[in-house]
Parts: sequence; C-alpha cells; structure tokens
Amino acid sequence: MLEQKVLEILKQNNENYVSGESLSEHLGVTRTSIWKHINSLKEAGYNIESVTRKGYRLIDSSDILNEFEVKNGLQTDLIGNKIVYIKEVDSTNLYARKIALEGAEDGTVVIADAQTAGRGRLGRNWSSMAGKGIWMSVVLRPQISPEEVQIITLGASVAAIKAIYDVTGIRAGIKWPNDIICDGKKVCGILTEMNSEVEMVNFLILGIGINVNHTILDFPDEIKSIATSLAVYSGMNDKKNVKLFRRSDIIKKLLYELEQIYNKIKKGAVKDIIDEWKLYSATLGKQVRVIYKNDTYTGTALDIRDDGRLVVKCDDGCTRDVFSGEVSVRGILGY
Ligand code: BTX
Repeated sequence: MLEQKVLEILKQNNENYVSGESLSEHLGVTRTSIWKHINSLKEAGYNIESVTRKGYRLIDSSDILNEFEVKNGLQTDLIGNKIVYIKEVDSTNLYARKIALEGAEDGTVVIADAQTAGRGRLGRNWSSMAGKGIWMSVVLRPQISPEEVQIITLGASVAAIKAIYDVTGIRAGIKWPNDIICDGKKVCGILTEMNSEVEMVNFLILGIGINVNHTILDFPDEIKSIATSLAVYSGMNDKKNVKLFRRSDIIKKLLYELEQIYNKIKKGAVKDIIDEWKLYSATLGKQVRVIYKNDTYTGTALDIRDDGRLVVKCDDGCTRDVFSGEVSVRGILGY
C-alpha cells in the first residue's frame, strides 16, 4: 500500500515539508505517482499542503477514521488483528454477526463511520450519525458459558471508561450494567449479543457506541435531553476552531483495554474486573428503581456479584438480585 507509506512518512515528519523527490527516491516510484497518491489522500480527507520547491506536508490529520488510522500504533496482540472499516452499514453488530457465522476470527473488529439502523438493547435504536461517533463491534470467541457473558459487558464498560479518560481526560461513570454517563447523560452504550449452545458460547458480538464529536444539535430531538457527547461534555463545542477528538485514538486505546480485560477473563480473574467496575460505578450506594417485566420496586443498590448481578436492598427490607431489566438511578436520566 504505497498510499499508506506516503502517509506514514508525512506523519513522521510532523507537519514539516517532505520533497516529492525524496518521497519518490525513498519509495522507488516516480514523482507523478507520488503526486497521484497525495491526491487520493487529499480525497480521503487528509489536509496536505503542496508548495512548489518545498514539497508536501500533512497539516494535522484531525479526525479521520479508516483502517490505517486505527492500525497505525495499535498496541494489541489479538483484538484488531483484522479490522473491517465500512463507511456506512445498517449495524456493525449485524455485520459482525454475519462474518462471525462465516468464520471471522477471534478479535475481528468492525468499525463504521455511520450506521443507518444502529441497535440498542431490547430492540431499541441507537442513533449513529456519520463522522461523529465510534460505532464498533468486536467478534469474540471466549470459552465461557452463557451465564458468564455478563462479565464481558461489565469489562467492556471498564475498558471504555479507561480509554475515554486516557485520551480525553474525561472521567465518566458506569450506570449498571453498561451505560457510560457524563453529567447523568448517556455518552456510550454497549450491546453484547451471543450465539451459543446450552452450555457453551460459540461467539459473542460486543457492540460499543460512543458519542464523540457531536454537538447537541446533532442528536435527534427525542434523545437531546438524555444524550451527550465527549465534545459537548468537555465544552469543546463552545470554543471556536478547537480540535476535534480523534476517534481513532480512542478506538486504539479501547481495543488495548478490551484486550487486557479479555486476557483477565481467560485467566479467570473475574474479581479484578468486578473490583474495577465498582471503582467507576455511578449506581452503587444510590437509590434505584428497578423495572423487570411487570414488577417495579425501589431500593438502594448495595453491591455487584461476581456474575454481574446487581444486589438491591429493597425499601420493604428484602434483598434482591437483579440480573436484567431496567434500573434507573435517582439523579440520572431524570429518575
Ligand atoms: P440501550 O437500549 O441501553 O439504549 C438505547 C436508548 O438510548 C434508546 O432507546 C434512546 O433512548 C437512547 N439513545 C439512542 N441513541 C443514543 C445515542 N447515540 N446516545 C445516547 N443515547 C441514545 C445501548 O442500548 C447499546 C447501544 C449499542 C450501540 C452500538 S454502536 C455499534 C454496535 N452496533 C449496533 O447496532 N449497536 C452497537
């Protein structure tokens, strides 16, 4: 991939000019060929300045998302070895499921710039505007039973929190089981879907959606009051000419953190994941309302068990374990 080699050299030169002559010598192709590759990089969105007698320079690659940007500097051994980048897809979870059924290997990652039918839990929608967020699914083939799947979702929330903090400095919290929130609003959602036998998981699709560079106007009206993005939360949108967060940087860190979690799960170090989850929890110790099928009750979220169940001390004095269902937390998303 000559185009990528040109890009790598421009990146290594940190916004300094590189002459067409040195590029063509280094890569063993004609200057016309270099010029053509520079043009296609420009078409892909890279801001490359060309000046006669000086050459080319890359002016900050801002928030460009493609396979190269994710692979370049990715520090994982397994997750992301294969990356499928698609400009627009119905749902990365559906696409990942399809390729998993066709044999896609453990750790394959599907990333889209836009989803036309992004999916939330329980048949809900996930708004996935082009160019603004991270819409990504990972194919995992862990040797675990279906009951153990919840730990992957909890671990993925921990990975997302850490990646967001590392790249943006934003400290988000986790609302049980898997909403990542800032200021009480949802900035990231996780949807884990599985294909399994009774006792053994065949594969999992771990879908992660993060609102990154949205302004508040980018969200559909029905979720404006409950959704936020990293840019909105950090106040970036209020300032003029500010840089955008680079989605590829967040993805790279997220894949790295996911791999750490995945390795812990393989080693059976589930307690470490639960302990980390507790550190970031925005649910434990809070007043909660649980809605499960036709049952609704209130109480205090006490703890989380090793299989991910939430322990609630109900207002009527009894203690209940919540495995699934809706849990709202007082002060978060309008409860
Ligand atoms: P959830 O069911 O917890 O959340 C869905 C609910 O969140 C919606 O009903 C709506 O109220 C609200 N919502 C919809 N879009 C957004 C948004 N962009 N930001 C904040 N709130 C929103 C959470 O489900 C799981 C979401 C997983 C999304 C990823 S993206 C990559 C992968 N592919 C795919 O189709 N889904 C996953």
